[in-house]
Amino acid sequence: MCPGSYYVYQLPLISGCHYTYCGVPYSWNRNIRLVGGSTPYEGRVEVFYENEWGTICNRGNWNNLHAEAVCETLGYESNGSRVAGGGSFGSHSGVIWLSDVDCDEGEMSLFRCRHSDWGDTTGCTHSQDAGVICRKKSLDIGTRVPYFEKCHENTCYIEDPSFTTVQSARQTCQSIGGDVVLVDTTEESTILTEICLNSSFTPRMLLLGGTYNTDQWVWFTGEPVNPSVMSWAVGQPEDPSTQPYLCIDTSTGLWHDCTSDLQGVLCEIKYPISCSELGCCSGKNSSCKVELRSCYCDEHCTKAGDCCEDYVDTCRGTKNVFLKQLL
Ligand SMILES: [Ca+2]
Ligand SMILES: [Ca+2]
Repeated sequence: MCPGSYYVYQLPLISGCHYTYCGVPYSWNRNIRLVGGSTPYEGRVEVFYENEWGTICNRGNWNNLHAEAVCETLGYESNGSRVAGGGSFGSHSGVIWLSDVDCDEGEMSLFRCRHSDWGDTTGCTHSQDAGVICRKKSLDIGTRVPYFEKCHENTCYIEDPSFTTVQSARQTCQSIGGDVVLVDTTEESTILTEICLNSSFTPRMLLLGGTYNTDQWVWFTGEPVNPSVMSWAVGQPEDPSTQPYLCIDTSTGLWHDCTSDLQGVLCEIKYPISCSELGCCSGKNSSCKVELRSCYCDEHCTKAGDCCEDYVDTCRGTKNVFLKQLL
């Protein structure tokens, strides 16, 4: 069983096996945190924007629906969560990023709620800093599955299977603080292929941020896709006029032209610190989570509690990855 506030997670593998591991409460959106509480499950809500943490002004209709959205975003129990009085978890001295937040019932991400423009919080003071009290999830083996996520230097790639239309894919990625993957360089193209080949997730076709426009592939920014970054699978592209989207096959890491009948989108999020700055090790099973300020370093962790996540492959019965928390 897992120590302290850790949960038991199961992560399915292709073969029908799964990883079981103790994990910190998993939030796929690390651009939000709770500060100043007496447990990790409560505190002043801070959001990360333009490389800076800032608070949310509780002006407007800040009620338990908003607490639920915050707790859900963080991966905590949202049911029964509630708001705390303004400023009750101490004051932040920095920027107040948002105000007049307005969430619908059952919202899974605070970032999908309506709100003021970022920084447009004139009239708010830190005595109105919004706080929430979430509930810890039970320690039972759950079905909550982390999204595919892999980081390289200061960029993390995250699979989000939740979008329903190609049009909403970009919005989905933006709601977690990033955007759909845009491959800038041949190095990034190679990294994406390696990430797919090293992942243990169910093969699927994921949307990249490119579409076919008349006679060329363009990114959502309007920039043409540089042919040197294209990494087509054999026989692809087949027919961009009927398969007008750019996709990556996660089983090979190679590109396809594809239709809108997709299973997910690959988002890209940049963080202001790199793995090398964190001093991560470079062993075979090592990787880095810049957004957690942490590294996976199997040679560094020796016992449960040293590490945030101890993976156990149920087929091989071996612990093979540890997460070393650096903060
Ligand atoms: Ca990129
Ligand atoms: Ca195709």
